[in-house]
Amino acid sequence: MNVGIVCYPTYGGSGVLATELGIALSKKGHNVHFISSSLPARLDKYYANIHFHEVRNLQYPLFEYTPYETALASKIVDVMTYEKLDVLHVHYAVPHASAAFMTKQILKTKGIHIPVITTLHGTDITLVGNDPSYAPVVEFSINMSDGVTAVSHSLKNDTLYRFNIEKEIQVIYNFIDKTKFTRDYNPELKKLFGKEDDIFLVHVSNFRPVKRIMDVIKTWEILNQENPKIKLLMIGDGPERQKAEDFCRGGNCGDIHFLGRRDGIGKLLSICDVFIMPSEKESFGLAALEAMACGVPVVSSDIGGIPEVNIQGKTGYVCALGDIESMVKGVKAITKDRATWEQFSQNCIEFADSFDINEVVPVYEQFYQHVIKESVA
Ligand code: GMT
Repeated sequence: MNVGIVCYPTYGGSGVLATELGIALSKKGHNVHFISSSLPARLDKYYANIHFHEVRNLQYPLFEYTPYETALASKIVDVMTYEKLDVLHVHYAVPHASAAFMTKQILKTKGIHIPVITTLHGTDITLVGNDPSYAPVVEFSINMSDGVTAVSHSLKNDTLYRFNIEKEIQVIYNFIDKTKFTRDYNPELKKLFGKEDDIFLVHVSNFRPVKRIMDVIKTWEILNQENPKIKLLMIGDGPERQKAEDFCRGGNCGDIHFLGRRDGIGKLLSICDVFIMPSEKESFGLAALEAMACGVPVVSSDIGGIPEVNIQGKTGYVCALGDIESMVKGVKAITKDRATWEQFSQNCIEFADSFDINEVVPVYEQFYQHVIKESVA
């Protein structure tokens, strides 16, 4: 198949998932055309049948805001016309689904039909997409897609609750590439941040307000006061980092390492003992799944799709939003002795196996085939 993939190029989960999907499809012999505002962050190697088309967003003094959606639709028309895509798969509804609809209409006038699939990722429904400034367009463009997927049952239900959706939504979970995320414990790496017998908590995100990174720090603070062997690695960057660092600079945060944005974090995750995800919105929690695949149990909030990934008492603990005390208890319960931690860790590795890329990518391929067959010109 000739597949067009539209995504954000940044470190957000939707861009990561879209890029990994494109790479996996190319390895199976499909031609993949990424269309994005810059090279997707995880597209860090050359692949014979992956092509990248950059959306050029023309600046003009009249524009207070440059019309990205128009530039994107024009680029898709160009790629579609010359590369003859079989299907266009857009990740994150805003504004990709409406740009895809516009593209479809333009191509129709040229006698070209393109089936469009929209994958809903999370904040495109739960935060940004349902803001009145976008909601009518988001609802319309979801309904105009030929196929719609959501990354969890929770997100599907949220979408049906918040919008008037006529289209069937298929749930296709996020997936994990075990060649990138697998337990690979390196004591020498651990020594860079602490001692062999220290307990490492870890958080990975884009440090946006929805990630509630101060809850991570408060949880660590309580635990560290009782047991100074408990350290914290903060991986990622974003708008809340300054606040968190300022808080730490005012007190005793010597045992927190802010590592910034990192690639290839499987090895870093593998030296950690508990992953903390206190998000107030999370449609799936890909970062938690990546940690689990590296054998790291998770203490998380019970929001959105997280309980579909983090299984209470098995792979970790899910706590009410903002319930720091429960998160502290969860970390203590997981790390109370070596045997308990090992059981949780093993459960994580086994459960993460059910989200293996090799199982999930064929589901997307079948969905493409189905939509191509069913969509009407
Ligand atoms: O929250 C992020 O890290 C970015 C965001 C996005 O849409 O780019 O991620 C969402 O998509 C991921 C991949 O499907 C999900 O695993 C995340 O749970 C989801 N984030 C939220 O819902 C907040």
